[in-house]
Formats: sequence, structure tokens, C-alpha cells
Amino acid sequence: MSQPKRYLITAALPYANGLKHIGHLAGAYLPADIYVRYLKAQKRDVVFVCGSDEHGTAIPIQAMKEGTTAQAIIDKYHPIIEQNFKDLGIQFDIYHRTSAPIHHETAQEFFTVLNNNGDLETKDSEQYYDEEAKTFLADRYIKGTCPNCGNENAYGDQCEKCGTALSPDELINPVSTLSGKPPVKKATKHWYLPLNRHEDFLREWIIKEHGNDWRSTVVGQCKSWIDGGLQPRAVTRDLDWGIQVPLPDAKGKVLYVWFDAPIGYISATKQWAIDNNKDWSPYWNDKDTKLVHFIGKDNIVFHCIIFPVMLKLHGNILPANVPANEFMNLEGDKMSTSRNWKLDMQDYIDDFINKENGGSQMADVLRYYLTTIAPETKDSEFTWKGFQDANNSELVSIFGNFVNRAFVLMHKLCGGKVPTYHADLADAADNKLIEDIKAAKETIESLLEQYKFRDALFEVIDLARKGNKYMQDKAPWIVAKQTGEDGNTTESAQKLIDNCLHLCLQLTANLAIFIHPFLPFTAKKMLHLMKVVEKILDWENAGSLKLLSVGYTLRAPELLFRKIEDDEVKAQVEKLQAAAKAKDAEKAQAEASKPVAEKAPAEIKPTIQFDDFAKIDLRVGKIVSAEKVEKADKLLKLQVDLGFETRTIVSGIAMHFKPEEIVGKQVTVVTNLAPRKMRGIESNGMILMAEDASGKLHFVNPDNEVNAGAGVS
Ligand code: B3M
Ligand code: ZN
Repeated sequence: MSQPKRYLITAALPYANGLKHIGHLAGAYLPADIYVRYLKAQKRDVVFVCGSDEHGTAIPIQAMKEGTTAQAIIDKYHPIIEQNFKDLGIQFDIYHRTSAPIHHETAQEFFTVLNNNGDLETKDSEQYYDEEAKTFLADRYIKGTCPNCGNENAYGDQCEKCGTALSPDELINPVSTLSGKPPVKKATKHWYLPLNRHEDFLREWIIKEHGNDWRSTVVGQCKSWIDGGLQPRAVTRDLDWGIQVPLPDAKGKVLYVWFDAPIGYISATKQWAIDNNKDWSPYWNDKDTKLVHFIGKDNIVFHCIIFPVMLKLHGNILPANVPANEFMNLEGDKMSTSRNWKLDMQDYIDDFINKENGGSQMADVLRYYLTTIAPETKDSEFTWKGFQDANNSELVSIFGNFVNRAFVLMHKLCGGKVPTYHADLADAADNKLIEDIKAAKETIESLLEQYKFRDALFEVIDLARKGNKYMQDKAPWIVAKQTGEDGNTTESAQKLIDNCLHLCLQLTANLAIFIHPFLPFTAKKMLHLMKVVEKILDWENAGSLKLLSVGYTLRAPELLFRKIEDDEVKAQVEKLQAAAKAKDAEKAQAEASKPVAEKAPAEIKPTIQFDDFAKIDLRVGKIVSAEKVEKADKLLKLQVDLGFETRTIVSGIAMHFKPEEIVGKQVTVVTNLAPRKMRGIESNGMILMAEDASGKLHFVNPDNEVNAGAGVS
């Protein structure tokens, strides 16, 4: 395959509305950084752009929460996020901001071109308006009851409880979050990108052209979007935070954040070019540029469907690949900022890097573990135990151990210098190791070119593993015991020792090259130990057995990685649980202290006749045992004594009660409900529950204990 002339690599622009967690890091930034470091080691022409996404409703909403302005929010989080990336070794060529004037101009120009070419449509519609706040309401500013699950705090775009995507019109009893009042409908005009006009192009380009070289998860998502029928998408909003729509009849309207944000890649490139005295244009206009977007799976449609249509209409190049990652879960649950179930980059940096026993090496440990569990083809899971194991049994015991032993033995048996290699004495094991080093180059290279970072890293560790085995088999410390009359190691034995350590040291230098894209701080430390310059990390040097010159003095060994102790990971798990608990309590508190009027009363169901009610068989029962249902967070399997029999009932209350605390409780049971299977268990009845304002469930039971089986009417 011929090589492109240049590369433009992007990583999704994070919203500058809060700290970003390791799920974000693993999803886009880390794989992008590995890829870029590899390309740069290959001396390719690469620009790696990223920056803060500073528009959209996410920003003013956070401002409301923190009681400050949108501007203050972006000014607070932009530098923190930028520094977090630096601390973790993510090396962008530019970390830009979409609030920058050059971005506003670029996005407006883009809109103008599309609009002037007739590539946009306008449409009048009725939208929710807050008469008190005198503003149209973005979907996120409207709250109401979810028509699907009854959650009273669903947003106008989504119910976070059941996950359903909503439109504001679907909410029951909508209220404006700005004034707390019900909004009214008002006419407004918006500009739309008619995606429906581009269906053929998208099918051809994504499915025909890239159906085989893009990840199947990405192609699959695109295909189902296209098959679902493409609709015109509004690219403007009635909002006072964002980029003004550059038209006289669009006062008070801004570009939709997903219209302007990806253009941020272009404006970032422009700013980079200004800063470096380069021309930005070929990176976005010359077909010989390879454009690659690194993102998480929630951004696929924007990068594979909407933005490419915009690029095509505007006359730019299209992405060559969009290697989107799936999600990374944390300790058995989805990572979530709203539930505080997450590990922020900042927390990791505070607890591991900025600590006495830490340092930049600890950034590499995180990079290592996240890459070994990269969610490239399916969702994956971060556990602190996994983190500890990856460090202790791979980085410490395999990679670090090999490098350390090579250095220790070279100092002990070869006078601290790179020993000579006596080619005439080479045996099968030596030749095999040489072959392995050369083969590793090919394999790692090919995997990286295919965005298979996790497999590529495995190959690097595997090569170190082979190094360990080679050293163990050769056992130079035993060979050293072949001594002559003078008590010194014999000359022929020394030659064998020299050969072994010569190869081990050349392998060490190769390992530095291979590990560098993944663990840049470690590679640097290895350079220091070998007393060589950074230039040695050029990819073309990989596979060479002449990286360290014979007779060259190397530094004394230093450990590359430290062990991670049980109490460190235990503390992290406890911290995670405590933070999530505190968040739950905070939410319950906020809900409980809401004025009653703010809580939309649940709608009363239609009237029924007494006969309808009489059909329901209600009885008091007593829970005699309770246990968790495997792989179902919400379910408890109960045995309920109904006097005449004991029944199995599966109840969705596991989030509210521990099994042991409800045994012996009296409950009201619907006894004649048709049986239902849940997780393979047949449930024969239903327990009545009352839900309080905070969402907590309570049993409905008689005020005094009655005999099991007593009827309720
Ligand atoms: N800010 C969403 C996100 O952070 C959005 C990405 C923009 S990429 C152009 O996931
Ligand atoms: Zn819902």
C-alpha cells in the first residue's frame, strides 16, 4: 500500500464542562496518541489536533449548577483538561478552543458556503419558549415526566433513567428548568442539513468503499442509521451561547454545537499552521492526506455521517478511517459522571503521579492497562484488581524484569560496558532471538497500521517475555562459574556471556523503540539508562542489532516500574464506592427538599369499575428468604409465605434493600398475576411498593402484624 503524503489525526473535542474520566481517555485520546507517536517515529508528516468543545447547552447548564457564567466554566475546565492530557503523555500538536475567534470565523464561513450553495434548507416550526426567561428552550432545558418509565426528571432530549431518546413534545407536564414554569409554543425558523439528499453517497462511501476496512461496529452503526431513513438535521439553535448564525435574519440564533465542533478540527489545524509557519490547507484539501478521527462510539454518527456530508459539500477531504472505540465500564458498572461512578484523569494524577511513590512512570502504568483492555471491538471493563495485576505481573515481572536483569548482569559480568558479539559462536537460540526481534517489528507495525493497539502492545510484551526466556536458558551467571586456574571465568565462557548480554542489550534498545508509542515515559527512562539520544527511537532503527555500540558504558540499573500494593487498590475501590454513595445521598437530599409544587403529580389513571378492582387478589405475605439474582443488579428472588403456600416472587428492589434486611417483613402481594419468567426464574406474584419523593421504595404493609395470607381489600 502506498503511503499518504501526510496525516491529520483528530481526537474528539471534549466538552469543557467538567473533568474527563479514564473512559474518555481510553476511548479516543490514548489510541490516537499511540498512533501519532508511531507515525512520528516513522518520520511521517503528521499533525495531531484536539481542543475543548466550548459550545452547546452542556456549558451553560454546568454554569447554572456551579452558579457562574458559561465563560467562567470554559475558562476553568479548558486548562485543567489540557494539563491532565499532558500529565498522561497525550501529546497533541495543538490543544485548541472552539471559543477562539479563528474558530468562530471558520465555522461561520463553512455555514455561509453551504447556505449560499443551496445545501441547507429552512423550516418554520413551533418550539418551546420560556416567557419569563424570554428565551427559546433547548431540549436540555426542558424537564418533565418520561412517557416510557414515568421518571419525573426526564430531559427534553433523553430520559437518563431508562435511556430513551425523547423530543420535548413527548414529555408529560414539561417545565422550563430556567424559570420552573411550563413553557409555551412559539414559532421559530431554523436551518437544516438535508441528510436525505446524501443517502446514496453515504451508502456508497461507507458501506461499499469502507465496509471492509473500517471496524464492523462503526460500519454497523452507520448502516442502521442510514437504513432507518435519513432526515434533515437542524444545524441552528435558539440559544444565547454559541457561534452566531452569520445571517441578518438570524438574530439570537447560534450554530448547533455538533455543526461547529467538528469544524474545530479545521480551525485547530489553521491555528497550528499559524503557530508553526506552515500551510494548513493541504491537510484538509489535498487527497493525499490521510484524515483519521479517533472517537468513542457515542460520536459515530456525527463523524461518519453528518460531518462527512458537510466536508463533501464544502469541498474538503473525507476521513480515511474513524476507529471508534466501544465503552469501558468500571468495576462492574457503566462509567457515569452524573452517578459519580468514574475515575477522573485528575484523580488518577493526584493519587498516583503527583504522589511521593509515583511520578510519570505511573502515567505509563495507566496507559498500559487501558491499552490492554481497550474496548476496540466490544465494551470492556476496568477493575482495580486488573490494574494491579497488569502492572505487577506484566510490567514489573516481564518487561521491567528483563531490562533490569540485562543491566544488572552486564554490570556484574561485562564490566558495565556493552560486550562484543562473537558471531562465529552464535547458536540456534541466539539466531532465534534475532529473528524474533525482526519479526516483532513487522507484526507490531502491521497491527498499529490497522489500529489494533491492544494486540500490538501484546506483541511488545511478548518480545520481552522471549527475552526473559532466552536469558534464563542461557543463564550467564552459571556460565560465569566456568573458571580457569586463576579463578577467573575462562575466555571461552566469557565469550558466551558476552554474546548473551550483547543480544539482551540490543533487545533492550529495541524494546525502547517498540514500547515508546505506548509508554513514552518508560521509553525515555530507558534512553537515560542506555545513555542514548532520542533519535534512537526512530522506527527505522527497530529490528537492528547495532543500536548500542560495543564498549559503550551504560548507567547503573534502575527499576522501570514499582509494584502496586493491595492496600492501594483497595483504597481506590473504597473511594469509588464512597463517592457514588455521596452522590446518591446528595440527589435524594435535593429531591426531598424540592417544594411539593415542583414535583409534577403522577397522572391519575382512567376510572375503573369495582368489578375490575375485585379481580385482583391481594394478600398479606411474609418474606421468608431473599437472595440476589445473578447478573441482574435490580432483582431479588424472594420466598413469600402466603399462609396456604410459599411462593417464589422475583422483585425489582435489589437497589433499595439488602436481602438480609427484608427477611421477616410483611408485604402486600398480588397473588393472581400471571406468572412471568425473569432471568430464567418464574415469578408468581408481585409485591406492592410505594415510592417516595427521592425515588426510594418502601413496602406497603399492615400497621400491625397480621397472619400470613390475610386478604386485602
Ligand atoms: N464534545 C462530545 C463528547 O465530548 C463532543 C465531541 C465533539 S467532537 C467534534 O463526547
Ligand atoms: Zn424513562
